[in-house]
Amino acid sequence: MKQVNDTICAVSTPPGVGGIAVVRLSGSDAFLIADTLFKGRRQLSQMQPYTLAFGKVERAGEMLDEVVVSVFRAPHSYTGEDVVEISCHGSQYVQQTLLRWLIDAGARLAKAGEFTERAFLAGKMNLMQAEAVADLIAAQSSAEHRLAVSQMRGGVEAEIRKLREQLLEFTSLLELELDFADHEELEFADRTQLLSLVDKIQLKIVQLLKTFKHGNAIKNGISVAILGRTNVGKSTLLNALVGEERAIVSDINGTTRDTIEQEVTIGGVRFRFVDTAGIRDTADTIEKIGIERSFEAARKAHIVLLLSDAAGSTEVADFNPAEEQMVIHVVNKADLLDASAESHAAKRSADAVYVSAKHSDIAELTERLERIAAEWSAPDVMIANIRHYEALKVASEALCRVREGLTQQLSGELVALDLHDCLAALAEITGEVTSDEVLASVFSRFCIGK
Ligand SMILES: Nc1nc2c(ncn2[C@@H]2O[C@H](COP(=O)(O)OP(=O)(O)OP(=O)(O)O)[C@@H](O)[C@H]2O)c(=O)[nH]1
Ligand SMILES: [Mg+2]
Repeated sequence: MKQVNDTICAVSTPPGVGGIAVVRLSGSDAFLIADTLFKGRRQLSQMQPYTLAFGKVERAGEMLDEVVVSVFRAPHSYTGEDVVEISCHGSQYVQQTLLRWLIDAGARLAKAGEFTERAFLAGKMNLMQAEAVADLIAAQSSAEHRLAVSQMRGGVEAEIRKLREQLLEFTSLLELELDFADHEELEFADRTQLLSLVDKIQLKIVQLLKTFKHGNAIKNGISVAILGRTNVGKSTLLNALVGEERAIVSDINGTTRDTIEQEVTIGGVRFRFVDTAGIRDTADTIEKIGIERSFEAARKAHIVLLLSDAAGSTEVADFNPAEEQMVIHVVNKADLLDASAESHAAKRSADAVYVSAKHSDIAELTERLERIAAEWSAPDVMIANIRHYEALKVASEALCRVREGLTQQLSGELVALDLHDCLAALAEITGEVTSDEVLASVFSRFCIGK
């Protein structure tokens, strides 16, 4: 494990001008360093923890700002170290100068996520909880927020820890047998029981793996490509969905040349809609490139809205969805359908959604998307992070080998090896066992100052 002892500092509020900015300092010299600049009624090192002090930041007679400082004493702080948070006025100049003065006084500029990394190393939180902090900061919708909060509370972590503990017990029994290798007849670990435990755990892991598709879509936003022939009203639909004139609309075929992306929150879930160039045969080189991009956007999307025009041809663009993709047939320009209820009903295709984008009459579609949002974000325990997913896959593969070994009555030694692979993969998720590379990749995703 890494040794941490220097004192780090960073601006924790977003870059730019604001009413107030917070500069944070953490480490064994946090009070000492801050005291060289802070002039208040008493020294920060003399203050009671969890109290505030008002004072000035001064250096060599130069007054920089009036500030409020909060003091947290180790180990009862976010990082587990002595922490000082200086709330100054949100001028870029003040923030940068304060930071420079702190560095001159012996602090070091923090790396991205370094405060949280220290919290993890001090045992304040496990790795999944640390990742949840980054997810919470990035959350843009209520579903993303709920996912982050649930991970912060340790929902998935508890599941994984439970699986790991059960396996650990068996592994130690197997290893005990190895200590008595001279007595081949000795079997502490009941093979039938182990087999049924392996199956039980595998089932649980497979269930968790299955939640990843939707969990990850919720975390990053559900991508929805709007695909169809030219002039069916794709750009009009995008505009209706986002509630503003985002894309150019015209009655000229081939108006949209490039993909246009816009995010909208529906049913508490972030959707990323992509308007695309209409599909048609064309000799125009630029338009051809645009159409290729349309298909690419559709291939990458979780959901494809295949748009057709109620008034014109019902022909939809020629697109073969991947197995895991959801395709919704949307018929636009429903306002042009014959108004008489009878023929309307006759013309309606059962599985299609009818909208009139031009008149913002898209309730059928938004209701369908709301249902998807509710369904995809429903499970209490979901895997949303690719790192967790990859590690769970490794655990699952190792368990397959354990199962094979048991059914082929391989020696306890070989089975124990695969069990260890599985245990290591599970421990990597929660961060019980971890490498510097894993930590670096987890914390580099954070912003500086957290
Ligand atoms: N009557 C009616 N017209 C519509 C509706 N939606 C779009 N239109 C019209 O259809 C024409 C084409 O609309 P666009 O949104 O530009 O169509 P598009 O599919 O983006 O076309 P390309 O970008 O060329 O592929 C415009 O004249 C729109 O006003 C609708 O619901 N009802
Ligand atoms: Mg268009």
